[in-house]
Amino acid sequence: MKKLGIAVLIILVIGTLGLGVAGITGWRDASNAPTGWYKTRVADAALYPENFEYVDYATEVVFDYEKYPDLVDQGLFWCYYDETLGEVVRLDADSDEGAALVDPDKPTIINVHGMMADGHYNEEAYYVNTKIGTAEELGITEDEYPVQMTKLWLDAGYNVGIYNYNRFASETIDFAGIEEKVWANNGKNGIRYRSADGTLHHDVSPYTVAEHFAADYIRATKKLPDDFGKKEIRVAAHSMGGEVSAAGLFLLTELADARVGQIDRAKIPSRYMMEDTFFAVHLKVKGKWTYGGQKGLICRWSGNVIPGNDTGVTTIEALKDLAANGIVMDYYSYTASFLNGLMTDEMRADLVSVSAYIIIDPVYDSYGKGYDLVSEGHNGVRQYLLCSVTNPYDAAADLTDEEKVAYAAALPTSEMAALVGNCWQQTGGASTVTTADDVYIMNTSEILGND
Ligand SMILES: [Ca+2]
Repeated sequence: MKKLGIAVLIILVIGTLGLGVAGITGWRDASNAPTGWYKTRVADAALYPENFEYVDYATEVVFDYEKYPDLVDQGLFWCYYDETLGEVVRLDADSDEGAALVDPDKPTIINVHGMMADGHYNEEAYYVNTKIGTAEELGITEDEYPVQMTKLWLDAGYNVGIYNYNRFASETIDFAGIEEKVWANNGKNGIRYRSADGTLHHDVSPYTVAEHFAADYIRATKKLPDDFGKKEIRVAAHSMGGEVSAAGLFLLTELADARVGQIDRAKIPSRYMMEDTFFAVHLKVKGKWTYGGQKGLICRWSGNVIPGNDTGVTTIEALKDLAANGIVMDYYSYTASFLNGLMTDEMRADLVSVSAYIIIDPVYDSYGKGYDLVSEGHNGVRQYLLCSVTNPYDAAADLTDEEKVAYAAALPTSEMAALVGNCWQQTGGASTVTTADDVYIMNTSEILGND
């Protein structure tokens, strides 16, 4: 990788991120009271506003739908499976019909998509790639195939949400032009989005994509019964969605603090699952790591230059904050991942310290349907994680940590929490999507010892 020029490298990253387009293919506080929880601030001070001074997200951080009507398809949606249509349908989390889909007696997962060059006219549909897996593996019938991963989670007894920011993620191949919108409104593109016909709309909000995530989330919970949050809430993010989610979840912990009181601690997610997520571009040249993103971004809510003047470092800082405040994180990538290779050694060590760091081996070409690891592995990580819910964990089984980690998303959060701080490498069962045949070894020292 050292031999590659930065331009070549960036093209590779873009190609990898762009695959998201082509591939359709209790840690609860004892008290539920809004004044009951005080968070721990351990991240770089630049992320935090003084005196916990925040705008009221639910009322202030809104889009002007009269001026920008196509933004109605952005934000948080709740899902159900329409048997007649044979597909997952999404309803606005702000609507009564959408809110009615959420059962507080069920756990909840919210999916966040990645970079989407065609995001101005396409939404991520979360299909299981038809080149991989079998109906039998996924516990469905042949006529249910292809299947949306959302349905697998609905079938497993979850409320399922989808967070869309695809119109903002449509910046052709310019990843840095998307990540700026997560943290700042002073980047080269500003907070702009693209309509289906390609028209760009500039400065559509003074607030960032992550702030809209937090605002949408809070508004959604206000529509739900008071006991929403008694069951676990998770966020799962792919690729660029990792920056959006890290920042969005960071904001939710801030806004749940008693000194802010905009949401109850019990109603914010307690598990964050990362699917080959993006930590900006860093290239090691002559022994020195160089950052390939934008500089000078001002964190919108704190007013400070982002930590390290580096979006990847800032993302890691946000994750440190989440870990310190009881959010359990599991990270999934694969050996040849370009995105993983673009983290500095220090960032990787920090990521390991706050997550269960799991390197899978998504070699699904054995199905003989034309799957290609190089071009599809980045999406393969998402398939692996979201499909893992179909192999239920037996809490009564007396398993080793290596056996537990193979359950991935099906591993209860209390169990995953015990695995944080270590690395695992898949060594068996790699050719099948099902996790039922997977074998792992712990290899923390090897991962952290690597250059
Ligand atoms: Ca397998």
